[in-house]
Amino acid sequence: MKKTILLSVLIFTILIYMIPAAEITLPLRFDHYYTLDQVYEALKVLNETYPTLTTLEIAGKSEERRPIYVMTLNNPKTGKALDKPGIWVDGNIHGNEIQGGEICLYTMDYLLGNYGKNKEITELVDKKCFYFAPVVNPDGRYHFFADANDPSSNRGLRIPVDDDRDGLYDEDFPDDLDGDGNITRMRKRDLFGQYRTHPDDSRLMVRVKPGEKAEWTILGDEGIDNDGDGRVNEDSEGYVDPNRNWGFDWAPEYVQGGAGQYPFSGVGLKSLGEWIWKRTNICMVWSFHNSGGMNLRGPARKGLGEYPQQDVAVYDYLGAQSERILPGYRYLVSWKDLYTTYGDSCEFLTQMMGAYGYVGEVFQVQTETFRTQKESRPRGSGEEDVMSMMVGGSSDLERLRFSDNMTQGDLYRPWTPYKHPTYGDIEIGGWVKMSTRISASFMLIDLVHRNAMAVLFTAKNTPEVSLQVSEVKEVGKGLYRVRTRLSNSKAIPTMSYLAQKVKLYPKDMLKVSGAKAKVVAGGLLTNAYRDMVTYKKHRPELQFLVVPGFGKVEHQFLVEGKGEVTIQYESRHAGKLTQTIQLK
Ligand SMILES: [Ca+2]
Ligand SMILES: [Ca+2]
Ligand SMILES: [Ca+2]
Ligand SMILES: [Ca+2]
Ligand SMILES: [Zn+2]
Repeated sequence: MKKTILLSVLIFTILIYMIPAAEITLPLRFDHYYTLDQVYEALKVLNETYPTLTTLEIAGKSEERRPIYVMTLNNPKTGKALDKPGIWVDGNIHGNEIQGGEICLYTMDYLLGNYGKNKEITELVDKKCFYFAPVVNPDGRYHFFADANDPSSNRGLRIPVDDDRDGLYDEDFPDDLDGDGNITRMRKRDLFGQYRTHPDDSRLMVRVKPGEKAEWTILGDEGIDNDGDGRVNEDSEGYVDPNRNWGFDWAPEYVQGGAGQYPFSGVGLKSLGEWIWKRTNICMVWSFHNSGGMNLRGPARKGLGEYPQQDVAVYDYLGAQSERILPGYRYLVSWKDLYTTYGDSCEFLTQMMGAYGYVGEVFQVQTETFRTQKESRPRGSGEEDVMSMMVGGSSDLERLRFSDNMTQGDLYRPWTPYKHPTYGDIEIGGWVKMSTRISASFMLIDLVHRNAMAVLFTAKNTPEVSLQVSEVKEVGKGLYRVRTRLSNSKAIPTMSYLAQKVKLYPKDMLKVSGAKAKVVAGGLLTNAYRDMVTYKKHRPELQFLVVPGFGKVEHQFLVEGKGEVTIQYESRHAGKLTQTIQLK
């Protein structure tokens, strides 16, 4: 008997391996969402198809030992990755916020697929270096797809946390009682409840006003009391929030729920943080979340103080364009317009790496509209504030009609009777997992493309510096005046003003040297026409500087000697440049 079972298991296993895996081919498709395994597969296909331009690395492993992949996109023929401005793009740090994964995949596929075909993209790929981490929280993405969830559940790291402090860890998750793969809601007929049936659609409920007759009590997420403590769904996965556990401005659990025990207590996050730490060229950052339609810049907390005005000007310039690329999205300041956070990833990259960063809160539920031109309300008419741009900004009735007509009912689960061990006769129904914060799949291509274009606009605006020797003039016997000009044709300076203010790392360097030449004086040329120079006292051959966005820096050197003189420029964010001149 046992042998037969073993044999059938063996045959089954062989059969499984004979079935070809659903193949992922390029260009990638964006008419559906990718499971974690499909994201991994897509990364491998991109890497195998473009072996010269891409490097696929495992930056770390999650709590459940799933790899956190980072794909570097760099053309080695035009220079080393670290010698080019670096653009970091990540997604899906919150397990349920999956679209960032698709945005990363789309952007990679778009850059690689258009390389050598589209002039703008070819130039961009040749000049810059991109780092993509499509799924920062692989356990999160895995469980979001594999397990029953609601649109907002399964955000955290898989570090067990005893949320209700009963000595047991993660002992009472919500349960998929009707087995449809979603955690929806439970309701019970109750004349003393707080809800009545919506007059226009019996699937929805509205809150009763004083004096109105109630029909329903909402019992919360689908589930039972798994541990028999009298409470339902009180201790689910985690909860350590992966976007509150980074090593800058972290605050403990009593200040902010989800903080974790100490910064970088998430093992995958720690490895990823270390990986990032070595990519000193990162100057632009996008971290994708859902939802609301916002591009948020820091500071994440008021107490950190506003960024220097010159940085704000850069953010404003890029942010205004992102609003045009993403109609309906708003460029906002995270602590002021949304809420305060401690220890989030974007602030880490801004404050510890000196990058300019945006958090992209993608998808607006309001875009799931179902109305005629006449029924449309003008934008910004009253009720539309920032919090309503988050979940639930659109009327449920309209969304339900959108679901009925645009997805043939896929987004909403009709109420069905269920016998609950605690509550007795109840009904289960409501919005499914792949709704509310996640666009209907037919709208995904528009979302990923527009967000990718917002990334590319900022990528194009990372510093591009050119070095010119504007003058070599003999001013005395064997004494030469050498003037240099470093100019930046893009919006982002070679070092953020925040990084300068806190002296995060050394500024850019300009070095003049020659075997038979000596720099006797050198400094910042403040007015070329009036010959005004701020000379540097010691080691004049070495100048420290920052090239502003859309700006220039000029230097003047007095060089004694003859022969070849080399002028070298070196910047963390703008690469390396060299010019040679002859003194004669
Ligand atoms: Ca517990
Ligand atoms: Ca827990
Ligand atoms: Ca269910
Ligand atoms: Ca319980
Ligand atoms: Zn998020």
